[in-house]
Amino acid sequence: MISAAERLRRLESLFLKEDRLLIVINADPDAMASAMALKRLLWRKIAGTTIAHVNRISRPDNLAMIRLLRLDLRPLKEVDRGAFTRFAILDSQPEHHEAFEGIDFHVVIDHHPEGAVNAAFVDIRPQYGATSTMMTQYLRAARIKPSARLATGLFYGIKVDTSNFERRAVIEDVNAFQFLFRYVNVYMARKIEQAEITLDFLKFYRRALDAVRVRKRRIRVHLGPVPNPDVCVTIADFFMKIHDIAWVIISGIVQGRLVIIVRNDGLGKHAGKLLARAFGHLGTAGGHKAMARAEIPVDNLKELVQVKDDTAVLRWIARCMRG
Ligand SMILES: [Mn+2]
Repeated sequence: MISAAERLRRLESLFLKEDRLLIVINADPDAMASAMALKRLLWRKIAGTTIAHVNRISRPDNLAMIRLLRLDLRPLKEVDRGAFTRFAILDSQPEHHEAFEGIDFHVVIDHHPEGAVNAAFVDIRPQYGATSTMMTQYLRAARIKPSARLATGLFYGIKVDTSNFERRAVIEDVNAFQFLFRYVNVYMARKIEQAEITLDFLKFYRRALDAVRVRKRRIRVHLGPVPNPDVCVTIADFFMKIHDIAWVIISGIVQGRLVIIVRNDGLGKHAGKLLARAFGHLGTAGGHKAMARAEIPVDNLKELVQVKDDTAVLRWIARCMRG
């Protein structure tokens, strides 16, 4: 097995003082924190590092992370690739996103299952819970004491990707987490973690609270037009906090699709199977036992329900789910 020090040596050997590095990510907490760490590792060793993202960033915790950790991210589309001599991809692999195509990556560091990767430096460890864990090991090998912001980012990256250690994690994740904890700003970490909604969500909460009816420990609300599916997701999660609610079904219309979000306590019927059976023939539908989603193009509903009539939609969904 190759040591952390040896990995670091091999990674550093790829860079010259005049190199300009472009780090490309599909931005989420783990990817953003990993990019911060690589930038820090190469700080003062190369001429400069820019971090570019390929996705639209809208999740409130991601936005809070960018603001509080003072991350400087650019959309990849707006970056002049000709200005860079080295390219790295973190927490992803070149085949994972079409926007990565056509870039000749020198560095690939990731924890997803290994695909066909061709680069001068490849470090893929699928058993790891987070790329942030791998990057923490690089920092430690380089004897870098992380700043509070960097430590907080990596700490949150590990928390998110392991679902607070409820999911796929190895002892290395636990060790990195424990190491980072010494340097974390707990107030910053808490604020990032708390950030679940944006201000414009509040009117949908009001709409949901006005419409809510509880029947047989179930809550069903159709929100009508909403800006994105996350609105339905956060409202569904919110109602699941009520101690004796067993099922929550929240739907909304998002850009020509009827989105149905289901949450339950995991003690009864399988939500994913139920949705697949009820709506699979009309669009995409499925998920896990306690969380599931269906998305149906409104065009497919023309003969079935009047989508502008919120009450009719609500009744139609309930009827389909009864089977
Ligand atoms: Mn990750």
